[in-house]
Amino acid sequence: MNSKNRPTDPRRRRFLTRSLLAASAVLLTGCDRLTRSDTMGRLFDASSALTQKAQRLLASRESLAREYSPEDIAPTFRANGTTDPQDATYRRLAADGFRDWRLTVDGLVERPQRFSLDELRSMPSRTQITRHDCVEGWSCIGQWTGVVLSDLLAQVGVRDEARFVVFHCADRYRGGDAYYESLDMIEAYHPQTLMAYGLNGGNLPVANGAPIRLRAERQLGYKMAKYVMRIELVESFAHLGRGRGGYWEDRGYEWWAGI
Ligand SMILES: Nc1nc2c(c(=O)[nH]1)N[C@H]1C(S)=C(S)[C@@H](COP(=O)(O)O)O[C@H]1N2
Ligand SMILES: [Mo]
Repeated sequence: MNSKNRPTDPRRRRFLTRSLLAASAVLLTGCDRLTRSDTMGRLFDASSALTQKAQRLLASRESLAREYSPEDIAPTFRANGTTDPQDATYRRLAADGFRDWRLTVDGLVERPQRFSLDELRSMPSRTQITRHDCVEGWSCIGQWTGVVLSDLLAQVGVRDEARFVVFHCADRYRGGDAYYESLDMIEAYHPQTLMAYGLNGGNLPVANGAPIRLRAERQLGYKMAKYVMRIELVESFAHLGRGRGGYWEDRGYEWWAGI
């Protein structure tokens, strides 16, 4: 029997899961600075394929990121990275309230499609209050509303060869290369993974990624692509950017950013 199929004693698994969560949980509210031990510990922990395997063994595919209560929401959600894309196409779309904006979903799918914002808003939605952790040492709690990514993927029909979901963004970080990110299929199908169009009950502001941004709540902030224009299903991301699966990964960050 290989290790993937070996059953784990459920009591032991619960104990391990609880210890893992206790080790990584910092119960902060609103927007806070994380302490050095919170971020550094988790950053170094998060930096290996071994950690990915360990997290996957201990926490099930569907284990949920912690959800908070309305009182915990920060008065304003901090913005980071690109906060006002300068690209001409984006600016034209934003000037018109994103009326002509379309989300392309293509690559290894049965039925490539383009979705308007209204179409996304008319699909079943999920709202969740979660904490965003940035590697730069801050965290912030906000309420996100959006389409569950797995519902969107079901509409286009993912082909068997697909191994990653790539998010192509409208912005070029500091005017340089285009921002992009990727998730594997387990994170993509996770019930809290959203294409969010709402923040704290209103429309997603431009600073936070309008008209839609990814929320992948078990991952660090840099994974959560803002200004998403296109979702592409791929077998490999070797041909994109510098081949490491994301803008920051191409510059040395770890592809697996589980928290
Ligand atoms: N397109 C795009 N997505 C992005 C970034 C960016 O610069 N461009 N920055 C990332 C980083 S490092 C973080 S912490 C979060 C910040 O999200 P916020 O602006 O809503 O706080 O977005 C992530 N997604
Ligand atoms: Mo970040």
